[in-house]
Amino acid sequence: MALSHFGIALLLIASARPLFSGTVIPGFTETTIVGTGIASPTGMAVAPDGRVFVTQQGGQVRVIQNGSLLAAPALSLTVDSAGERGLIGIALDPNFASNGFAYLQYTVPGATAHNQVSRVTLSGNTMVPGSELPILQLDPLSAATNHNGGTIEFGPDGKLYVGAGENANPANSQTLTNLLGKILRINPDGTIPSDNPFASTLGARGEIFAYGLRNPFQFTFDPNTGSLFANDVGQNTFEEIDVILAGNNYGWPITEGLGAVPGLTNPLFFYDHTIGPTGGCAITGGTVFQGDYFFADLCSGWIRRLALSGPPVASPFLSGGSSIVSLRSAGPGGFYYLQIGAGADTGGLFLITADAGVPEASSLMLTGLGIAAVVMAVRLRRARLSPPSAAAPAIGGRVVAGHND
Ligand SMILES: [Ca+2]
Repeated sequence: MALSHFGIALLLIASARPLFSGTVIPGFTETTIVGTGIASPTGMAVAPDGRVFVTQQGGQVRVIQNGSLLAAPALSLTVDSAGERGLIGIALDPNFASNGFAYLQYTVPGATAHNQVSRVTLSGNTMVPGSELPILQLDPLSAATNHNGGTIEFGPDGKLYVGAGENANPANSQTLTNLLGKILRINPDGTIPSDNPFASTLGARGEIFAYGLRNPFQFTFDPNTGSLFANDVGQNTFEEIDVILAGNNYGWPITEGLGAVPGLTNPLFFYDHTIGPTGGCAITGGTVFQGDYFFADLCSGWIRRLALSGPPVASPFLSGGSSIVSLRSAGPGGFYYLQIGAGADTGGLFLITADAGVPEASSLMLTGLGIAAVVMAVRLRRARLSPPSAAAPAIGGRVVAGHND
């Protein structure tokens, strides 16, 4: 059964959408998977069986299974969640279905607070007690609690990539002696791959894959080409989408947006700080869908579509989101977006699908629970629910002072 056969059901549940879900352009459908109830989400990973694991800044991993947010978190870590610190990234092992390994990036509290990447083992929807294995310690953080990076993600090469912000110290981005302001590349056990660009450079940290980044909050790999796209949050002027190549210097703080400095790599695309349909305050999530790159801005509530073939032109895709923080592929049929919402515990998860040309459910389900099955599960659950309460949460804005984070 094609996904479009669910169209009527989706219209029926549209009235149950929370106030803050977005409006997508014609030809695509947005389905509310979890309307509210996620506290300060920071990132997510989609399992081969269709489960979505969401990190909460406060240290919990939440599980969305068959379209429902499970009450019990899979795990709860003790983290430093000041400012932009906390549990900030999750990746699932390429062999997750058989080994249950999940990788987490979070801020270890204490006098020498620092970010750490750990491996944990999940059994079903819970962490195996005592299974945490730290694999990477990043440099101690200063008193600054912003520009803290977040994403960790496996590349098609089986290596784990780690986004590290510059801790509000631009000099970190241009030195190879520490891990801040970089994208890192490690083996799943935390060791340094011998083919890393600075693995043999005297005085350089071998984990560094690319540098000159300010706050690569989210990045992703193109499943078709293997290209690595990183969203680098800007300072006062521009938000960047960078194509990350081994050993390249992406310019911060020498350049922001386009520059003409030899040796520095310009972004593929950038946008300015005019809050509105084309500008924003901080680039957050990104994912590849239908061969193009979709990216979100935290303050402007939109997702835009950047053409990856031909000139890199961006076009409108979704508006009206509330502090969208992460985009992740749901396979060839669509993608998820995660938003923080506008108050405590108002985070939600939404699924975007194309109305036409969506693969048959049978092909989507080759690796387990596919998109069509998730939509079906949501439809069945919604059909059992009474109409939503008229009491809606108050509209609130996210205050971003001074510069961006
Ligand atoms: Ca740059």
